[in-house]
Order: sequence, then structure tokens, then C-alpha cells
Amino acid sequence: MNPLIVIPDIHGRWDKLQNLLGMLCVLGYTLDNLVFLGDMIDRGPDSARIIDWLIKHRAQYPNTVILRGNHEELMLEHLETGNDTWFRPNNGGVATIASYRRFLGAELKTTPQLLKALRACGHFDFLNSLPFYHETADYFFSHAPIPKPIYRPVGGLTVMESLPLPRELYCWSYPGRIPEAEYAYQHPARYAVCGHIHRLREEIFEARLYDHICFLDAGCGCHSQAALAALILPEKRILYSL
Ligand SMILES: [Mn+2]
Repeated sequence: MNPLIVIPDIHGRWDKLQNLLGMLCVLGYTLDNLVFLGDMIDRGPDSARIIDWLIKHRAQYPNTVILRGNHEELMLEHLETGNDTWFRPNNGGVATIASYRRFLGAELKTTPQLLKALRACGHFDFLNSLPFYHETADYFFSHAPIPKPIYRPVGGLTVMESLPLPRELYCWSYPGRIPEAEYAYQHPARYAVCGHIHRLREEIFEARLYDHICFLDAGCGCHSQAALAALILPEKRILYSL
């Protein structure tokens, strides 16, 4: 089987995504087994274009996995309830609406207009269908890290402490002051990969690879110098966009 290539938070940076995918192709990797960890949208300028590309890419390569991040949650919540947390400056929803105005060539002045336009182009149904996690025999992927007490092993199987997990956990959980590696649960027989957490505030512009989990977000879309990372599995090689 071709390697799995995992890509974390893109945050609207089409340029970084294209650079990374180009680099992967030059190195001889195929793009038919990509796993996107969510937060494809917001902050950067090209969210609409990225979502459109993801829909087409998954149609072409059905093995493609695209997860839901907290930013897709914020956008969906706004569209469904009018909650405007999405528009807080740090969240970057305004940039996403601007990208849809350009992409669709429409004014999109109100939330109902935006919702109607997103339904018409298929983006709403796409975003609304994104799963919260993806599990294979060897790996566990989620946008945010799963904290320690959540899983327990039973007879060699992975069993969740309480089913279903609160859905926000997959998108929003955050170690706070706990060192990230200590915070994250060690999945039995599975290597975990998450996005969601960068360490730009500590001037760390890299992904962090631990024995049981990889924190893959290097801060793409949150700082002009931050790259988009990719984790290539099973070799655990990390590449960065320019
Ligand atoms: Mn996130």
C-alpha cells in the first residue's frame, strides 16, 4: 500500500498546500492516501478554494480522509444558529467569508445568503459530513489530541470510557499547561496523530514527534513564517512546505 500522508491545519493557505503537495510529488509520493486533520479553513485567504479542491480530490481518490476541526465546527455553528463566535478576530471566519465572496462572485451579505450559497455549491453538505476521527489498524487520527483518561484497553480492543465521546473533545481538547506528550493518551497498538496545537508562542515552528503521538501542526496560517507540515506513514518522515 502507498504511504499515508497526513496534513494538519491548513487555515486557508492554498499557497502552502500547493507547495507541500508539489514537494511530495517531486519526491515520488502519490497523493491517493491523504489524511487531512481538520481546520482547513479560516485565517488565511483561500478557504473556499481549499474546500472546493478537497471535495474534488476525495472524489478522485476515495481513500482520502478529511476530518473536522474546531474551525469547521465554528463555521457550521454560525451557519446553523447564527452564533458569531466564528467572527472573533482570532478565529478568522471573516477571511473565510471574503474567500467565498471571491470564489462565488457573490456579495453574501447575510448568514442566510451564505448558507444558501454553500448549500448550492455542495460545500455545506461536505463540511457537515466530516467525521471527528479516523482509526486504522495502526493509527488514530483526530483534530485535537485525545486526553489520557478517555480510552481503556479491554481484551486487546480499544474501548472508549463512555460512548459516544462528547463530540467537542475531538475538535477542541487542549493540554493547557500540561506538557502535550503527557496530556495525550497512548492508544493501545495505535499511533496517534493530531493537529490543532501549535507552539508558535514558544517560537517553535515545527511538528513534535513523540513515541505515542505526533502533534503535527507547525502553525500554518497563524504566522507568516509558519510552514504546513506533512507526516508520511509508516516511515514517520516529516516534510514542510516553503
Ligand atoms: Mn484547531
